[in-house]
Amino acid sequence: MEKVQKMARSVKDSEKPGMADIHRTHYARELGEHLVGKEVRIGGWIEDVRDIGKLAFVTVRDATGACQIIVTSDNVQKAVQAQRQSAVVVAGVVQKSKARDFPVEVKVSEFSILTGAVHPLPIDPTGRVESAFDKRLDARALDLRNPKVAAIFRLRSAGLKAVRDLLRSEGFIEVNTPKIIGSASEGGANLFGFEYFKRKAYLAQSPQLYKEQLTLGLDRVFEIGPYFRAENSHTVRHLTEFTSVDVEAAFLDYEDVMDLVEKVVRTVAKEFNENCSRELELAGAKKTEIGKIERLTYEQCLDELAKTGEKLAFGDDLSDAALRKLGEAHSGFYFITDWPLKLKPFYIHEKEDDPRLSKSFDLQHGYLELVSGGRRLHDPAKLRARLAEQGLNPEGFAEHLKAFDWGMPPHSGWGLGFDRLMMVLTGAQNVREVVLYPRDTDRLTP
Ligand code: AMO
Repeated sequence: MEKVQKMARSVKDSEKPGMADIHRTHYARELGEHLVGKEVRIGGWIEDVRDIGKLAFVTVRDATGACQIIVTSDNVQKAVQAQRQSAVVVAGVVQKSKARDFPVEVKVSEFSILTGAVHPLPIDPTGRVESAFDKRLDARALDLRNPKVAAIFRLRSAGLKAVRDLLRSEGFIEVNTPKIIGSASEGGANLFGFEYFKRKAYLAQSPQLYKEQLTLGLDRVFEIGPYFRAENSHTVRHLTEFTSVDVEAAFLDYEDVMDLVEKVVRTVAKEFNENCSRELELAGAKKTEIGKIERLTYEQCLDELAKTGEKLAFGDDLSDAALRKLGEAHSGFYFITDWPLKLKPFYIHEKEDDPRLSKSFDLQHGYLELVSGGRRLHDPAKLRARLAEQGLNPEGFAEHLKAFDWGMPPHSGWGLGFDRLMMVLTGAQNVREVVLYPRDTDRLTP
């Protein structure tokens, strides 16, 4: 905001006929009694117009909030005829207001409509008339004029910064790995393939192989980026393009990186609680208090489930129904650790004292999986053997495997679905609420 004020020219310089100065001196939220008698210039959009004859009260909103302006003489007709949501700059003197919602108002001398809005608009961005979610997504840019919606993305931005700051303070460096790749990183069928100069290429499902290789030279890395999965899932938690926070660290074991996940989640929640209470309130979200995060083993989960009548055998994956049952008993965050090795990807390390089990974990929130991670195999011979065991061709991973012959350190890491974490911390029921332009099986626009 400071920058905006510095950039703004003085109000007096600005008035060339027909050429409105687009700079502002203040944001709406900065107006207050300390500015009474001063000239200000606000840029925003028209939210409401109340015509009372010789004057009109106009509510102008900008990205920070709303303010009341009073227009008189020729400007009354301009304001009354203007379409709601048109972009304007207004300039005038601040005075005390009798209005219930505004301590001060701007008595306007300049009222310039910069860009008109159509009528009717596809949605009501004030949120007074609720629009269907699909319609909101179709008009997402306009939807963001709704302070409740904008608050979610301000929180998201604050959350990303908190994650970056924390990881950097823990010695991680941020990296960017390719999203166009020549072969599958994780195996499995959910890859998007496309033609790439007469060859076959794919969109990255995860930075898994790259981040592991990078521990060899960079020790601790993290990446925040988009990943792509051709999942034919129609749920409130799956997208075909999602944002993940991935970390990988040399010389750490899986418990160490679980501690780090915990720190990350606590740090984001703390950032929201302490520095974003206005955004939380606007978004209609509560503060998230995180108590002790339990660490249940997979086998403890099976025992718990058996008691509720959900009988699963060792080696069975935890179905959606099973996770929902666990989620009822453990409503907040909890880890599920030590999964059967065969349920985890080829790169996961076995437990030395029980090779049926793996050094792996998921972080859950209720039924929702937020993170998976673990200790990785660093021994190339073991890794080759595991690929073959899982029916994958080690030849297809030759590029990756060669790095393991260059002194690969033991390493551990995880991938955190950032969109899902945002769902939990904002109370959103659908992951699409916290993603600007969600991509799923049906949606490819806007
Ligand atoms: P995984 O496949 O479990 O692990 O993905 C990690 C986390 O990413 C999120 N996620 C998704 N979010 C929205 N839509 C999707 N389609 C989707 N798929 C996954 C989830 C999930 O927990 N390479 C490993 C991570 C690691 O071991 O480091 C991996 O990708 O929150």
